[in-house]
Amino acid sequence: GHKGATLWFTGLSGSGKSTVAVELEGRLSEMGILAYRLDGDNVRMGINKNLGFSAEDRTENIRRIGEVAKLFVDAGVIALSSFISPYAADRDQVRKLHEEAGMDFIEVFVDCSLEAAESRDPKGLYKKARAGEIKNFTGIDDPYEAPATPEIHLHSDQQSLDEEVDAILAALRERDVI
Ligand code: GGZ
Repeated sequence: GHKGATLWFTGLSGSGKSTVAVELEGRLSEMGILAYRLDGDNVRMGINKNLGFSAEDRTENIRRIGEVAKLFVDAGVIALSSFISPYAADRDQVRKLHEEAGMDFIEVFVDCSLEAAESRDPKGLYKKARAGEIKNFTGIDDPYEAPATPEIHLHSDQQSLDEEVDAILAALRERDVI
């Protein structure tokens, strides 16, 4: 069996948060375990479409996503949340709300050097940020506060996708989530 839990992926744009979440979802699915991915495509386009990238809007983005993740946990689903979530205080607040409700909150730091993320630049956004066409871009002219004590610390510029997913599955087993 398994229980609901939130896996909270945090890291720079292009660090590979969504790639790991997609692969993990597939592995869990093969095991008959239901997971649901929350990401920009289904959240920033929907319930959070009125939010931009100011510090205030990022905080509200993360607050709402944290509440939605809790609803999935309540339904017994593993929520896979993939957002930059650059502010430690915002992530810690989501953690606190989970812990107060007796829910597992597992922070996954998808650590990747800015150089590696920028060289991937899948959407050309770093290039635009360097050119000044996008302002307040995380890692360029906006902060990213790395987690000090994440439950899981991945190095996506050094590890393979399989290694990353295996590390997460091991942590889920250790916590009796799966
Ligand atoms: C950072 C931005 C920005 C700015 C648009 N800063 O590679 P992506 O495209 O898919 O990931 C980035 C995504 C970040 O949205 P989040 O909801 O994850 O951010 S936060 O948690 O900080 O609220 C990037 C794109 O949106 N994007 N403008 N200025 N990323």
